[in-house]
Amino acid sequence: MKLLTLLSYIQIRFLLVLAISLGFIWSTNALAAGHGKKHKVHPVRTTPFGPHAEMAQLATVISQDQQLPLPWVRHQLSLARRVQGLEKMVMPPPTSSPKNWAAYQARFIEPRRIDAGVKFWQAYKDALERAQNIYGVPAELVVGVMGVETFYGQQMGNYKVLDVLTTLALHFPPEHPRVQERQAFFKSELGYFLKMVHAQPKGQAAITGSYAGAMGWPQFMPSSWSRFAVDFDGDGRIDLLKSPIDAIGSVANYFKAFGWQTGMPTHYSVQFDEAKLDKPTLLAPDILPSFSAASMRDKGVLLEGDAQQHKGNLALVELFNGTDAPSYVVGTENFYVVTRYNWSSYYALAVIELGQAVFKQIRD
Ligand SMILES: [Ca+2]
Repeated sequence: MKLLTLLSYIQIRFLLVLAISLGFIWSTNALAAGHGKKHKVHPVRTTPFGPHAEMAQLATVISQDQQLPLPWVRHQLSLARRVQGLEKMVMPPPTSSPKNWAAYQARFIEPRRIDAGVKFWQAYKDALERAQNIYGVPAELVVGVMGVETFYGQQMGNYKVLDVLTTLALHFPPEHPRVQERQAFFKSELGYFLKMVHAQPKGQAAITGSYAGAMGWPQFMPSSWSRFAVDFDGDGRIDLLKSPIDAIGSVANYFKAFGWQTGMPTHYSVQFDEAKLDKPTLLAPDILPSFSAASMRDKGVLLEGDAQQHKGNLALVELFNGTDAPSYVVGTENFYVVTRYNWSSYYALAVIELGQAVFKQIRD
């Protein structure tokens, strides 16, 4: 199964998203993009790295791993500058902050973003349809991703990717609970990034992105770019920054690679039979679909209509609403696939609901 062969990649992606147990942080990009009206682009402050023993080591490792000429890698790293304030930004959120689906929903499924989504859909209708035909991934999902990630290309991040990846590779905050994994991840991403730069015409080292190095309309990390990005406008090169069409094909290809099943819904609404409800068992596997429809019913989950005949496993997804009662949906294997883009059920549902809201406008 593709999903299984991609497990190590999934873990890497998981590291990227960091922090979250389900959903507190969006992908880096969505976090930056998510503030709607309040979005402000802060000037990025950098300082020189100065003499740095570890940088020389890093250059050697990257040169070997990515098969790049060592003097060239050294030169690229010598151009990098240390980004101030990044250490704080990559720390996990305080556990005292309650997750709040209602707040995320209000932030992402709102009129301005929906309007921008409608314009995006109209502008790239052909590419969206072509992606749907080739990869089996519905246009509304691709449209949802692009809206949550970058507000349809409006907020792609203003950090130099070379600077942020080098900073996080060399100065990841030691107090982070998973500092070793995370630092290794950013070293690896820096390697992928330099590989990409090396293969591109000059000037690519100036690429900007999120504070964690995610790039372009779909906010792909360099390793995702390398593995899943496609040239979908047929100009012979992959450009996720300037070609929304390449971005559309790449997002659809990403979901297909992670096991998207054409025609399967992402989730169902749910009610409970309180007398039979076995929530601890249902919530134990988290968002990993682990129960058949019949097994769910036995544990007190009341599904409606088609959901009762759903083939394949399901997961009970719990979304906290701050101090209010949580929301619940039943996620399918396709819901799980959406969370491969960002390990968060909150993220997945926001993407899905934004896509649906845009689709509703297009249809009506
Ligand atoms: Ca292209």
